[in-house]
Amino acid sequence: MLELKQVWPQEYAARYREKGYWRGETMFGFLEQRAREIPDHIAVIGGEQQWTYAELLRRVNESAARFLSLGLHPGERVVVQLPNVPEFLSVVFGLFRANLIPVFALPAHRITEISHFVEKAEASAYVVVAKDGDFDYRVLAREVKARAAGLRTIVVIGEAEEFDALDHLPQALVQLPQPPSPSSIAFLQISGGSTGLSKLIPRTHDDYVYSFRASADICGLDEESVFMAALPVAHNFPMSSPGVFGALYAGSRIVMCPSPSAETAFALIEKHRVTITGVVPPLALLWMQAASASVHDISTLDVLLVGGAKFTPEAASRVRETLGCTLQQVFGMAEGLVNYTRLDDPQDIIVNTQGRPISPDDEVLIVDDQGEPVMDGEPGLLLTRGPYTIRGYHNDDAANARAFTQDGYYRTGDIVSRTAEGYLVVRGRAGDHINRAGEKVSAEEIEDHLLAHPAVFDAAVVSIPDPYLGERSCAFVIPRGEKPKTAALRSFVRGRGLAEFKVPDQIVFVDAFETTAVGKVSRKVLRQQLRQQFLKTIPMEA
Ligand code: AMP
Ligand code: DBH
Repeated sequence: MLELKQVWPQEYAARYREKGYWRGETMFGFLEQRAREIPDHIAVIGGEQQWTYAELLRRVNESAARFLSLGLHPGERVVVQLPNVPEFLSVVFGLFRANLIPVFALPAHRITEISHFVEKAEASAYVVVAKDGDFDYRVLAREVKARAAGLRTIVVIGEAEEFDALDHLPQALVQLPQPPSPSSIAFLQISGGSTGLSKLIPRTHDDYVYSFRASADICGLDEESVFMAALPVAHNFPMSSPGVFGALYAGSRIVMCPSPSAETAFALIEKHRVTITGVVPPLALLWMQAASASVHDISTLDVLLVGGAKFTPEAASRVRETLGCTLQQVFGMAEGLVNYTRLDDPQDIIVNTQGRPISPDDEVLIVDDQGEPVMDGEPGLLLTRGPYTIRGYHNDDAANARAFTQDGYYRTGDIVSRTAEGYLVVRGRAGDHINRAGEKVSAEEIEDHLLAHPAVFDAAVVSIPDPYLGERSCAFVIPRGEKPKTAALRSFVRGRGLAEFKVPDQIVFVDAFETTAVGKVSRKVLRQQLRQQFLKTIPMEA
């Protein structure tokens, strides 16, 4: 097994400790402490279940013992694919307690993504829920098992069929391991995959605890707060900005929301007196639209975090009047850097910027194509390093060479400008991914799937502005021989076993790609050209 590591140069690590960012807390350690301090507080509510902090801790210890009873050893990797259920917490903290390393897959991921995670992480186990809505994860688990030789165990929450049911595993007689080093890797988070398949992001206890501890503070969480996880909780935003982890750190109550539709979310806000939650911009638009006609009382909501994709100032300016709460914009990434507008910022900043970094030691560089810093107000490429921004991906030398500078800055790929007050405004991005309602889709990855179709000669995938999704994906396809049907091509891509959000929203057949006089153009230029042509000829609502 490849070693997991995340190393900051000595002098940086020393500074981050000295300044109190890294306090030697661990993922399990903080939860145990909270359970000791406020055992009878409610920690999490989901469906019919409601667990206090003491109950959560008991279940965490139980699942740790159960995972170890399977013969898993500390340091082994476990792909976790669970929806928004309380068991997400007992499983994930159970893995932390057992010094096993969760790899966070999203519920939407399918065979292609899961096999990739299993392979890249060299995972020995895979944890799923039996069913979520209509989807049967045991069917997916069978496919994954058939494809991934190294995978030894599949653990199911609920009816396990031929797999191991977590609840039925023995938990006696297992010696739980000593606490891990706070500078060791706690888990692997997933990048949105701007080029090709998602990369694995190793995060340490020290750095991640800092990011959500500070986030909880910036978002005003305390023991009175009720945080609702509306987005899939495995994603970095609802996990840590401030997310369920920040909520537990602050001793707040968590409500697991099974679906972010306004109907479901508003009912839960009313029922559990939710005070804070987070959504992506398209959901914020839907919620604003639904609010006036809703029968539910959502007046307990104090703060709505919006992030994952750009929230337009026009929409941002309507949050307070429509939903009756404070907007907090958040611009973050699973690789690290997270920016927030502050709750007491003037309305102008809340509406028009994506916030400023969490930490005084977040270093932000905004540079032109030559790497020279640009002036405040001018757009440039955002580079960053700091106490919770990674210095490298796991098991991916090529990506590391591209994504990090010699002196350790992460190239975010985002184009931003900085205001005089130090707030960032997202202006666009350099990379070729589609930010589809906050889900990142790599153009390259989808092109590769299209090219596997016998009737596709060539394909280029681009992002097109979309009034609902923010951006949608459009595939330009040169057919080979007879033109395939759009629906058939989309179902071909789906049939390759991909998350549904990656299936092209639109397919346009063309005879050829217009190449410039120089001959062969780069994919990047080609995608740009196609996008421009498309926007010129077809109205945005097409
Ligand atoms: P990932 O690396 O997959 O975690 O995705 C992070 C990316 O999402 C960032 O680099 C941005 O491109 C995008 N993003 C996140 N939040 C915002 C926001 N508030 N406004 C615009 N883009 C955002
Ligand atoms: O989009 C993201 O990845 C994101 C958005 C907001 C994120 O990782 C975060 C906050 O932590």
